[in-house]
Amino acid sequence: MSFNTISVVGLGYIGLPTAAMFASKEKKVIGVDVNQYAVDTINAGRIHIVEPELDVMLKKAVDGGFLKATTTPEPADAFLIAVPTPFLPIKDQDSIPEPDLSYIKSAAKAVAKVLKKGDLVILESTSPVGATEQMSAWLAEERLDLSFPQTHGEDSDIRIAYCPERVIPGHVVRELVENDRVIGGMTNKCSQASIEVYKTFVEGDCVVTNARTAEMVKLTENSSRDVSIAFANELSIICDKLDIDVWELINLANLHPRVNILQPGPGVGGHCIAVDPEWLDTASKNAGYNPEMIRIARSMNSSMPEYLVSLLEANLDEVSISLDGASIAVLGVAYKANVDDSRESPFFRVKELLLAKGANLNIYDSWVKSENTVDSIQLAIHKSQAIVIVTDHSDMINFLNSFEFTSANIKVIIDGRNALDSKVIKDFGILYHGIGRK
Ligand code: SAJ
Repeated sequence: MSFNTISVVGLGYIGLPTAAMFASKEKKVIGVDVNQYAVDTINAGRIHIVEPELDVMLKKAVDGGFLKATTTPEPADAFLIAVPTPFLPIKDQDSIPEPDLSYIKSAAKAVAKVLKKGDLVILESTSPVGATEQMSAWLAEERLDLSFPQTHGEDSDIRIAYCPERVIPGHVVRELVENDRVIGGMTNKCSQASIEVYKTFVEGDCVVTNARTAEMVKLTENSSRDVSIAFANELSIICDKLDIDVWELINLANLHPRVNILQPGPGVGGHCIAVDPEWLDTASKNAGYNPEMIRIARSMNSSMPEYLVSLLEANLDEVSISLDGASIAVLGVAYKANVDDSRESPFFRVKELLLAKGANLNIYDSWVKSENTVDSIQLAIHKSQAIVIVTDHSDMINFLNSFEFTSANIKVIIDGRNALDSKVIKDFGILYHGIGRK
């Protein structure tokens, strides 16, 4: 079976670069998204998300006639589904977060209408264990005339696989090609068909396993990072208490051949590391085991916004300023530096806590404008008595590191990202406190 026409369903941070990558290899690509604005923007050769190199790649693909976008699926040989898997609304605070598979379900039901014998359907969305089997069942419900792996094994008309994306925002185009791929076919033929499709552009290894294990691999990768970040965050609090510079400590410890401690910060955001451990936790609880370590790491990272605000309150106290009624510049809304994505960003908890304590906020982010209350970083500084850095976008940090603070009324800076040159800040007579560093 050759896969000449490939359809990517869901044209977000993963789907759009993946579609453009296939098109760059002169595959005929049909991108599908329910968002009409996204579809129109793409068909105009432009991008609706920010990702380095993607704009040029996409324009070339659309101008070359290799990629078109639409809101409804059209026939193709392979379908890659990269739609969101958010949380279901939390019923009450004791209920465990459940994954919302409705986007996968509606994508599957839409694709089912155009499926034909020999087609391949790959799920890429980060999903709880068992989601691929569930998707295949939804497809089979829609197409009683076709057979699927869960009933016909290797003889099925349709091939089904789970192949998790692993790319990091900011380096997606490079990592799509370089990263090894986990191929989780529901049967071996499903895996082989998936390898044929990914080998269109993947130069990394394509490693075969089954769908459930592949789903678990994805959750495991991101949960392991969440646990590692939690250790770094806890270290930063310990170092604060012991008056040790956590950054120097981590750099020294990481000289050990088998030690690789990550970076402490204001908390873990994004649609992945802050979410996937919940799927693992839920799956495990539903299977009768209560995973404590994953839980503790999640709550450690979720507690960092509180810690950041407590540092601000304590330092303001030292300069006889009460947080209640104080004007605070909150710099950074995005969940990390140099991306335009604020999903699950620690910013939202920081904002909530500061408002609850009666502070007046001057919010500025150079990449995500949706929460901004001022038009420039200068205004945020000039209207404030203290600064809290939540996101270390390069442009904002370069500005702060060369800013003449004598012209401002800033008394305290809380550096949630260890991004500023603390010595320079202190020379302006400003009280500086970073995560794990004074
Ligand atoms: N963070 C820290 N300290 C660190 C590293 C990250 O506090 O040392 C914070 C970041 O500021 C951010 C969050 O963690 O708020 C996550 O950022 P990230 O850069 O670690 O990861 P993501 O969410 O951008 O991308 C992750 C990646 N997963 C892994 O590295 C295991 C990426 O490869 C995945 O494809 C992506 O999740 C995904 O889509 O699942």
